Amino acid sequence: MSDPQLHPTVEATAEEIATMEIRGAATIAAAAATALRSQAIESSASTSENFESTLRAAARCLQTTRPTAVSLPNSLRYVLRRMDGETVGSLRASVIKAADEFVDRLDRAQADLGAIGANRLRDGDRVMTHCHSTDALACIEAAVEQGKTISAVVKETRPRNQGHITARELRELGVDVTLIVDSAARRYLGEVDHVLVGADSIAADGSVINKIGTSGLAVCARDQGTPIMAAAQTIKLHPDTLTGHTVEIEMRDETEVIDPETRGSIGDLTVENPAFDVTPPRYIDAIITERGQFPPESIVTLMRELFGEGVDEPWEEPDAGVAEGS
Ligand code: RI2
Repeated sequence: MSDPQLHPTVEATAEEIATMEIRGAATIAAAAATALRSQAIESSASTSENFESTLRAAARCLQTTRPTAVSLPNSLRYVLRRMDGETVGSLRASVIKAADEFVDRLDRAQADLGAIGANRLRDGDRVMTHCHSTDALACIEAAVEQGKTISAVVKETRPRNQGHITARELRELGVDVTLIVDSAARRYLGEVDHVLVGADSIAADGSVINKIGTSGLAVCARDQGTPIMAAAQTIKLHPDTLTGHTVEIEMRDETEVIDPETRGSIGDLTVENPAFDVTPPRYIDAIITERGQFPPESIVTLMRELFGEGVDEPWEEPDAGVAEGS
């Protein structure tokens, strides 16, 4: 049932993130900040307390949609932390300003990251991609803009086939594309100069949490001696992992893997559909951020600089967890 306090845009955005009509960690982050902006503009709250509480409720609605990409809570945190003012009008203005600023920073971060990633690509290089990552594509786009000729082997990336989006966008850049099924990756690894992937979250130990299949690809790439780079804006750094938390891996619906009719015809079986996996730092050569490229083991230094030792959850109500009457 819909929450009468929430603006329809918030609930629609949450639904689109959950169903992956809006997908990709950076795109999800931008959509969430924009939804908070809509909530702020349309809120009918008459008191500042009510306005703040409604914004927190909107953030909770968005935050619970997908658990793995930390860009989502990081985006909500960015906006809510800057919600400030004595009146509804000033609170509204602060949220609009923060959301606009956040989206603008995302765009600039991706462009800066792309320029850094492009430095690793030489004229004539062939790159293997997995899934669809706007951060990874920004590196190829910048290389192409520098006048380098880049070609790509694109994994289709079951079960959602985001590789098709990558193939289309690379073709639009004029990149020569060979599309392969996921299980053909090892056969082609000897022909490529880099494996280039994105990330949904980066842990403090330098592990890369990305689309399922990344870790197997990375192990094969290491075996083959093919360098693997992960393109990830700092919005992908997972602050909770600084204090020992692990990143939850999203399990998605089995119908993405097999249609109900085929499943029924096979008989009794279990179907599992993990959306992401964890690639340990020893299989990654470089993490490319807008702040420079890092060996994975040193990313923790950047995380401490950005987050200190941890972060709060500003979408929780201030008195949440306090028993009534206590
Ligand atoms: P950008 C995607 O997840 C992929 O795992 C991709 O590597 C990652 O988000 C980062 O994407 P999904 O939303 O932020 O398709 O680089 O499950 O666009």
